[in-house]
Amino acid sequence: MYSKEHPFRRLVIASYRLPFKFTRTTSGFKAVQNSGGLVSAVLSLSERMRSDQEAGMTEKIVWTGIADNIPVDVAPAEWENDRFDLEPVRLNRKLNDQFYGGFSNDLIWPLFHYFSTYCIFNPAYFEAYREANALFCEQIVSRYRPGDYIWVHDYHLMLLPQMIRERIPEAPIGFFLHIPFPSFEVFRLLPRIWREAIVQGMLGADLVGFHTHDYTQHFIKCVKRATGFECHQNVLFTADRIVKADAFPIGIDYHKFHDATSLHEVVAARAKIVHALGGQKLVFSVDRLDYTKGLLLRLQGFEAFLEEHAEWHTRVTFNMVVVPSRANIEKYKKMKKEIESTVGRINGKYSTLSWRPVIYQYKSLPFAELVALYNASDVALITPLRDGMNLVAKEYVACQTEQKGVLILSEMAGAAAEMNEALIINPADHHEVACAIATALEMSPVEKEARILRMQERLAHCNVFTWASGFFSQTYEIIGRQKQLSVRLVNREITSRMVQSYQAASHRILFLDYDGTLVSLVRRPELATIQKNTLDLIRRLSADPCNRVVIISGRDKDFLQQQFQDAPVTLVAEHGYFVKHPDKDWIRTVRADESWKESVRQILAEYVNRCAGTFIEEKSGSLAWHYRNTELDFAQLRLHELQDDLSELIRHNSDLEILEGHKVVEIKSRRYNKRVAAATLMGNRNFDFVLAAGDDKTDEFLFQAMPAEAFTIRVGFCPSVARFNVPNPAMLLKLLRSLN
Ligand code: GDG
Repeated sequence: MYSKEHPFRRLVIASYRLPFKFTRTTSGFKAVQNSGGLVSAVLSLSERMRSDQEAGMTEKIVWTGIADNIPVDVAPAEWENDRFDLEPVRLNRKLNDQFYGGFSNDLIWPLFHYFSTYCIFNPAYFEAYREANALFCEQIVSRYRPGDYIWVHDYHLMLLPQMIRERIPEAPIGFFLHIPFPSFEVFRLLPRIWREAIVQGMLGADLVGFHTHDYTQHFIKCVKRATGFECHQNVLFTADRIVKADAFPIGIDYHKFHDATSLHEVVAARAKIVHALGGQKLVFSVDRLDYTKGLLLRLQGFEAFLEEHAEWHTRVTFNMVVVPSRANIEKYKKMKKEIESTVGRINGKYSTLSWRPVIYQYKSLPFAELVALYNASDVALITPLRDGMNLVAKEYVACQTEQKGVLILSEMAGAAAEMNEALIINPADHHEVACAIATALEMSPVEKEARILRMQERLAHCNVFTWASGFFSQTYEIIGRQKQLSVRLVNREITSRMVQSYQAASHRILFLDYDGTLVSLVRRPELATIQKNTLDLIRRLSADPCNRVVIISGRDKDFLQQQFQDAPVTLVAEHGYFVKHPDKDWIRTVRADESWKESVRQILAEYVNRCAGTFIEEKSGSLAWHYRNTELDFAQLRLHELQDDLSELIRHNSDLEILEGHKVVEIKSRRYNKRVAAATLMGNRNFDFVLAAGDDKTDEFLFQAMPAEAFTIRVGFCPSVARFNVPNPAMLLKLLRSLN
């Protein structure tokens, strides 16, 4: 295990690609490290894990992914190394094209980076995506051992956590998204079934991580909109578990980059660069060829700088390195051509016999050369249009050992949220980019040093190890909370205890809430009528002379009477305002002044207008504002305003209270509630079996009235004073059926 707080014995990683490319050599296969951000991070992490004497992590990291260039007939044993057990996933060409090239890179990549016009929506792609995720799942499940921690990475595998969860419910699973998670307005472009599958797929993990707070909030909002699940302090309450979503900004292996600047080959490479510059300043950038990286806009920004700052002509060079990526895709080929012609145009316009303003290189750099360039550059010009994080920005700062460089960073990169000391620019604003370059070149050494040092301090502290280690410990923290909640989840053992207690009793009382407890919530309250088999069950329970069944609800009396017409049950309507015993008339329990209703009705009517989809329910003793059919965040905003408006009224009428239920707020007299009603019905009679079930905040009053030994059950997976939880009404009905 990696540390005492992370109780896993083996780390199992799943990402689209294995961290190596394989090339055939005379002696077998040579494994060459890929250039992606994730690979850099995990390789550094694995080195640290192995060298950490305290860690006690003896097992190799298992990595599941696609092995590029490896013939199918080559056995994994031939390419295994001492750091990883590589588990290749084999996809046939067509499947891979549709899953990787199609759904992942022609839909999710552009969409999540806000390039929605580049998206291709093809149902066959989605099927391939599902199929490929299922193949990853097979691979992981077949090798799973208790004690493994499964860490799923990125947008190619968003369905995988849930697929694994279905097969191994107890597995610790983390999911990390390396690219932005877009706002709901963009996410909703996905067909409903796809977006629900994606959200549910990610929620199969225990912990879902993103680079920034904004991406996390976008995800939470999409979950709420796609599923209706609630979220409190980044913890999502799904149908049967809690899942945490949070920001884990990825860091770098700071010392690997910082210390590399003194390596012999780096010093040599740097000397060459400095010599070639001949006293000119160097502006540098390196990224994969991709439309998200803002390569053309960067060139245009540099061109604007040349245009606006002639004093810098011949004194500065921009070295733009573009690393080949997805080079066989038409869009990328076209982009490459455009970049090349723009470079040509700028150089054509400004070059002199002895000066070329832009040096463009289309290639991957060896590590030493990359570090040397980071170290020698006066300015790093990093201008993505969208970027999950951007590690290059962090690596550049880490390599600034003399603190004489300036980072210019797009506000659209996740890294901008952490690197305030950079010159933050909008990449589409050429003039702003031009000004930033000039500012950077003219910045005083003192200021440069101060800015770089502050960022270095942060990067040294929040590095790739603290990132991974924070992720692991948060996963186990949420798993701990799940366990606390799950001991409350009604299981076979609790059911049999309940059944025994029921059978041994002769004087029983059962309190059952209605909406969300006996029937599921629906869009309009009048449509939530009772199912025949549920009514039969209630009839059977209430026909037993040892039983007293109480339906206790916020509903009005006519609706309840209609639902339970000939069942010998006690009905409690409007939270206790009315009570009706079997074969008796309704009794009104309180006499309160209701002159307040007119002014409250007016206020609520205003909120119905201001929040489309909400509606007022008028009852004898109360008024309720329902917001179940509207966008939750918006309704909650309005709810706060409404509470402010009502609080004024309540200050002048101490008899009134605001009662919050499930997507409803009710204004009523505080003289009655479910606790008072239940306590009155229990009186001082000695019931030897007491059960109370309910699903929302108003039922917490009911639970409070119950004796300690009562079987109190909250329907839904959320914290409650009840002793037990069941996930949904169907499970409660199943439990009630098992009683008789
Ligand atoms: C994804 C997200 C997020 C690049 N060129 C060379 C080279 N690199 C290395 C860099 C850096 C990595 O590749 C690039 O990382 P980025 O973060 O910039 O971008 P993506 O690959 O798109 O990564 C991104 C990241 O995941 C991590 O979560 O930050 O937003 O898109 O480490 O050093 N390395 C060498 N030669 C090169 O020419 N040796």
